[in-house]
Amino acid sequence: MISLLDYGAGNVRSVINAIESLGETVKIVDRMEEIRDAEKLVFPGVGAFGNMMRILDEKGYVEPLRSYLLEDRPFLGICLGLQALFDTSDEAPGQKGLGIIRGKVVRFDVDLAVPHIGWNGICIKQSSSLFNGIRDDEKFYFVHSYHVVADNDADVLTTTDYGYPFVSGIRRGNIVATQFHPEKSGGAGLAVLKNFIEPESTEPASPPEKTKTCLAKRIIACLDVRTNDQGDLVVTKGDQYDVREKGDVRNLGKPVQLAERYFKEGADEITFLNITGFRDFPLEDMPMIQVLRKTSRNVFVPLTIGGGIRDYTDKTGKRYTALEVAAEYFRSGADKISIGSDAVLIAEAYLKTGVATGESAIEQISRVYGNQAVVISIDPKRVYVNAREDVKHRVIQTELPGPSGERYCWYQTTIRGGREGRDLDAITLAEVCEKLGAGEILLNCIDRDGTNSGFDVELVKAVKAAVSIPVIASSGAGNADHFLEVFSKTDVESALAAGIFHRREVPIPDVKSHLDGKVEIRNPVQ
Ligand code: 1PR
Repeated sequence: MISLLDYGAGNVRSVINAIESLGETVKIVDRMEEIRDAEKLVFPGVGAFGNMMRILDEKGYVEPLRSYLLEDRPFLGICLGLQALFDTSDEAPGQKGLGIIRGKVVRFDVDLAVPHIGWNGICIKQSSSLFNGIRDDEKFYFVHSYHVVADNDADVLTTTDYGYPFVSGIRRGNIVATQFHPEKSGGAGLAVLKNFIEPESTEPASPPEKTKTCLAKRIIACLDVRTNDQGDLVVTKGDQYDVREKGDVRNLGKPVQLAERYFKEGADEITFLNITGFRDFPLEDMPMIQVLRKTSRNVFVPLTIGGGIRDYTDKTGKRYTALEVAAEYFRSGADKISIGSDAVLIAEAYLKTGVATGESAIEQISRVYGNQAVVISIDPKRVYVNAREDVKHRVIQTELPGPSGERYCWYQTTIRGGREGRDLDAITLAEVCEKLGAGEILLNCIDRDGTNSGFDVELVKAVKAAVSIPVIASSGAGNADHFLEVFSKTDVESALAAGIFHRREVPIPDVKSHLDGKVEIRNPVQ
């Protein structure tokens, strides 16, 4: 039996699902005595350091937890559960950590996108049974803006490189903790969890010689989901956002089954977009929540969900905040939520007043769950102009002239699934959302969507240059070479496709084998 410390701030569902998939039972700790009685304790921290320590304190967990750790009993900390073991964190000056491992938590100081999101390797610094059976080049899923700095090298279990080497795992006696998420790291992560659950079954592996690791470019499968005219929830696919063919909604499969297929094929991440979410209310739209719950039982890579994340008043007049909608998704197994239409309206309001109210969905959700949990989905359309001065928007010079030979264009943002164009460009939208707390940009392109003509590299370059958070290139992938093109010509961290995967035209393993040796990728063994 594993005791799981849930202080109520995030997606612990995935950790429970991963442990249960290994045949172990999980008991959620909800009284401080249960910490004392635990045989093995897992602490998956999520969100922000200050908030976490405050809640632990309010619940009276700090002292029982410290005693448990000082008695050197079996403990696995994950992400913030690693950072909690340290003395202090720059994320919350003045807020003490558990003070078990000497050292502090600092923000990444790199010339790379922060948060550090994605699959990266580990250099093992001391022998530990935690990594038994793990391939030397295996990668694990990270998502964080802060990392620990240990005073004592003897506490360092692993390091990882992101601009510079940082401590990605610690070990002291029976206490182990990882900055990466084993529960989101596919087969390799499950093996780590199994090694924690049953350490005595194997001899400790001695550390291999590896000295440097590299973040992989992520390949993401996207499932646009909606109810068709027969009332079935289906994965559909648009052609420039038009999902109907001869009047019917295209039906490309069932969401849970398709997601499981992509996990097995090696997708690095899976995104669900409830594409009619702008007109429905997700908390009434229970099928999406069910999809997430079922998927997260068998799919151990990050899951993002978007569609309808905004404040809402239901038929009875009861008001729900976007934060409550997001919370329900996180509880059901989502790692990140994606905001589309509402982000445009939030940015417009911000640009009008210049004031960040702290009340927008972006600000509220990132405050509680961390900015890495907030993705902004942008749905832009190219608008050609003859000269930069023709519009007040951010204009780029294009190598793909418009229908009348125009050499310039801007990217108009849209809301309601591309139905309504707004007086705001995609570059400005991305910048404002980053400022308000977004952690990643999902950059679609209506002109390319479903066309198989390749990513809009000019759009990707322009947005990527404007922000310092990771960007996902989306729309238009028609073959494996399009992935190579977007990774070679831009600094984008990941690329997403839908149609070619759903129709099995170019399976994920083919994309990865085409990129292998040219671009850093994660080669999964499930
Ligand atoms: O506005 O917060 O409710 O969110 C709605 C979400 O649904 C947004 O993220 C928006 O992008 C998405 N959406 C709305 N309508 C459509 C549609 O297609 N009619 N889908 C839609 C957007 C774009 C990508 C697609 C890529 C790759 N889909 O997700 O998967 O373009 O496709 P490809 O590889 O086949 O070219 P809100």
